[in-house]
Amino acid sequence: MKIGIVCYPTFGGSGVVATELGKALAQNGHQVHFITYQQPPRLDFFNENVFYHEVNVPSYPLFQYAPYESALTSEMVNVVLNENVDLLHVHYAIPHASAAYMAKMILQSRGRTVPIVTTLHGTDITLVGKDASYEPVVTFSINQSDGVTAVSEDLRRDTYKHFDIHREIEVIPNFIDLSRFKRQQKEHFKKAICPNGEKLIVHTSNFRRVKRIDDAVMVFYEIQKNIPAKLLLVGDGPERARIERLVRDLDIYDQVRFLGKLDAVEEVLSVADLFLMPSEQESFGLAALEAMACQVPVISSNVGGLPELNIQGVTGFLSNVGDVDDMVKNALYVLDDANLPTFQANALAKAKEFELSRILPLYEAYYERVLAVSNEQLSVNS
Ligand code: GMT
Repeated sequence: MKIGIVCYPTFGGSGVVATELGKALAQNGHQVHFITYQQPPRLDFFNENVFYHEVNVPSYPLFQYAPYESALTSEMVNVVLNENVDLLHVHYAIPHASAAYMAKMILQSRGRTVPIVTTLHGTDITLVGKDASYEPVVTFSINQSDGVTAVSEDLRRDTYKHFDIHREIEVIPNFIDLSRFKRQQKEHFKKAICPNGEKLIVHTSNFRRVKRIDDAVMVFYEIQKNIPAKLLLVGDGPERARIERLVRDLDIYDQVRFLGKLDAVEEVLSVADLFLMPSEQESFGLAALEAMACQVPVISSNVGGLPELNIQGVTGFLSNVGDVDDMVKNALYVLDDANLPTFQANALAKAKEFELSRILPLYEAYYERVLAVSNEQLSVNS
């Protein structure tokens, strides 16, 4: 099959899911055409089945906001026509699903049919999408997609709750490549960061408000009052400066390291003892799955799709959003040497349920179904 994948070229979240999915599809013999405004970070290799098409958005003095959606639409039309793409799979509804609908209409006017699959990732529904500025477009483009998937049961429920959707949404959870995300021997690294056997706590995110990184810092602040510990913060984003100030104000700067955007996050996770995800909202929590695959238990908030991944008292613990005290209590319990090995083993066992080899066939089967329905409609109409 020839598949066009549209996504954000980001370090985490939907961009990573889309890139890893495309890579796996290519390895399975499909031809994959990525359409993005920048080369995705994890697309830095050669594979004969992988193609990259950059969306070029020409500027003009009249444009206060460059019309990215129009440029993306045109690129989708061109790629489908030039590369003979069978199906377009867009990740994150805004503005990819509406651009895809427009591309489909343009292609139809030129006698070419291409079905669209939209994958909802989270904030496109729970945070940004339901805002009145976007809601009508998001509702319309979800209803008009030929296939719609959500990355968790909770996100599917939220989509029906917040939008007037009258179509099926398939849940296909995010996945993990266990050959890459596994606990590696990185003892020298651990020794360098924790020379006195401190426990190592890790948080990774895009440093947006929704991640509540202050809570992660406050949880760590309380942990280190009880046991020797260090905190690694991986990622970058708008909250970085504020969080750095908080760490200085708490006078724990020596115990906290900001590592920035890291590609080889599995190396850091390999030496971690605990992962913190105190988010306000999290439709799935891919970063937590990456940690679990590296045998790192998770202390998270009890929101969105997190209870589908982090199992209370098994792979870690979940607390109400902002309940730092409960998170600290649970963290200290997990970090106790008598408990840690069990949580580590459970985290890996749960992560295995999301192994790439289990989830990839779900996408392939879904594409087949969407294509079959599209072809059927075509033969009825002709
Ligand atoms: O919030 C982010 O981390 C970015 C965002 C994205 O789309 O890039 O993440 C969302 O999609 C991820 C991949 O499906 C999920 O693992 C995240 O839980 C989800 N983020 C939120 O719901 C806040």
